[in-house]
Amino acid sequence: MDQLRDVACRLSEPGKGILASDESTGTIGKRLEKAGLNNTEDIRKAYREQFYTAGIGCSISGAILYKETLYQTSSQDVPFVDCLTRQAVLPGIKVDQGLVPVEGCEGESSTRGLDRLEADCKSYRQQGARFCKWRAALRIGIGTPSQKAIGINAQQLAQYAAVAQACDLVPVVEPEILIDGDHGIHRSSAVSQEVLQACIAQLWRHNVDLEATLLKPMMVMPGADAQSKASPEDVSCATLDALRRCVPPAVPGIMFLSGGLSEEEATVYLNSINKHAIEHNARHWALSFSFGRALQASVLKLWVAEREGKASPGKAKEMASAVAAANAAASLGRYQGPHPSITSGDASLRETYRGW
Ligand code: 5MM
Repeated sequence: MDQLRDVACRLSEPGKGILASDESTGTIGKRLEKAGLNNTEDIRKAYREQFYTAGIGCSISGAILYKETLYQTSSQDVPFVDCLTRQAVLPGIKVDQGLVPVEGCEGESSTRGLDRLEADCKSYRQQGARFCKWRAALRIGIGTPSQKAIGINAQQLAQYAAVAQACDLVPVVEPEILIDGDHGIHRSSAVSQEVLQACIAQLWRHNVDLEATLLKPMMVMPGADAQSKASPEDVSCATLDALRRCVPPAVPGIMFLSGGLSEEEATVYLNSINKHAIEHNARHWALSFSFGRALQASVLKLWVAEREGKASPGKAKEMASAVAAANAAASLGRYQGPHPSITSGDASLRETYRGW
């Protein structure tokens, strides 16, 4: 267990965060196709190579891969796992098998993959993975999330975490609360607290070592269609209140997902959370990122431009490293802007990403 705790500490090292590049083939396909690219294995591999060989080790502590990627090699024939470990980036792996409907709970989901989890974890560990991730998704709406969905998802997350630790992988526990909806920040806060409490209670019940576990929640904020928007200060207060009330300081790192925020919004909110936590002496955990879209959107645009001869070679990698560095600064409350992304201020981004 000491080694697992050490890995969890390394992942939550101050001033670093996690790159979530574990989109399933269907999800990455939607993003590639929107960018005008075919969803082939070669294209997925070439795109992901932009991140794994970008020299991101000073801002990124770990990268979550999809199973296909864990076994791929770069164009220089270096296994991606080695590309990462050479930069001191720990390789991680998505181990859930996606969402399925919950019987009797319309529009709600649980996550599948527990049946083959142990065997998968063992082979991923052998292949070099040091941590893993399981995502549950909960939706705020009329009557949702239901007690049943909260309960099932919390239990699955804890069962997963227990198996992962038994297989020598640090579990990242991701109870995502989707940004979709017109709810206000108070509703989001109440739901977040209920979900976090349920998850922590189940982790206890399943004897999961909290010191060797990372949490990947959504920041507390209004729904994307809410009438009144929240300021970064509102988001940081509500997020820290929820965490302080529900998550023991034994958990070394809270690695937020970006959940459909623009690249700039995600960085600004993360920075505000850290500034607020420092000012109020409330940094009980590392407060960092495990962003997918908010680390990738500009890189994808530039990579497409490179392929079309409209941007010079290497620009996509430069962007990967610059956006990671902006978020690394935000994880210390030291981000100052301007944001390096090329999607900043793009109001259509949220629409584009909704439901991806
Ligand atoms: C919610 O998505 C997770 C975090 O990414 P964002 O920062 O973009 O919200 C992400 O790790 C997600 O779990 C993976 O992309 C896998 O998603 P799918 O839907 O393909 O299983």
